[in-house]
Amino acid sequence: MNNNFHGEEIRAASGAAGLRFALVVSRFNSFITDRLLAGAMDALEAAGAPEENITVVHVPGAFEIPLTAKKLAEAGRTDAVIAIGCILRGETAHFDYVASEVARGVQLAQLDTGIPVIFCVLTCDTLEQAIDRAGLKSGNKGYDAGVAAIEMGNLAKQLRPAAAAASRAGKTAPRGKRR
Ligand code: INI
Repeated sequence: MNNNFHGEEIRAASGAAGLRFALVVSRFNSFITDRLLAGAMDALEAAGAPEENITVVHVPGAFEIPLTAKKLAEAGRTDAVIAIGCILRGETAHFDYVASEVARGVQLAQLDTGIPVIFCVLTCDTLEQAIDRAGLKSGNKGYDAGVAAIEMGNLAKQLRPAAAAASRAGKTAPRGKRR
């Protein structure tokens, strides 16, 4: 940021101790999604999220993720949702339909509810590509999703109207007005 900037700059608070998370995990390609889930849990625990603040919900396939993510976000008991799935390209157009609808549905879930829904749905041409992203060559995308959930969960809290107004006035929001 340049030194002449005199406006307001907002960065997310760090740490996960005060945040609640919900993880939606698809069973389809569970060989991959189990590893992504483990990566996400590692990130949350490393940042201090207590286990009692974490809910894990299992769904059959990636197509079922958006509705479940939206219901969890709407329930008002979570600061960030992590959507975990793995869609592998087959011989038909099925991959394209499922992948685009899941991405669109996850985006809609966060826009409709105002709760961040982190997109950790791998869309790969081969199983090898998915394995690389679930803990091998390309790291663990589940861990990255956990880190993103912490940042967005904190940011969403800070940007809630009462919290943002209090921050501008140089004080913290009254407790009762925080969700
Ligand atoms: N679901 C996935 O999560 N990954 C896939 O690769 C996949 N393929 O290839 O078919 C898949 N299909 C199932 C789909 O998500 C739904 O569970 C099913 O259609 C029932 O609604």
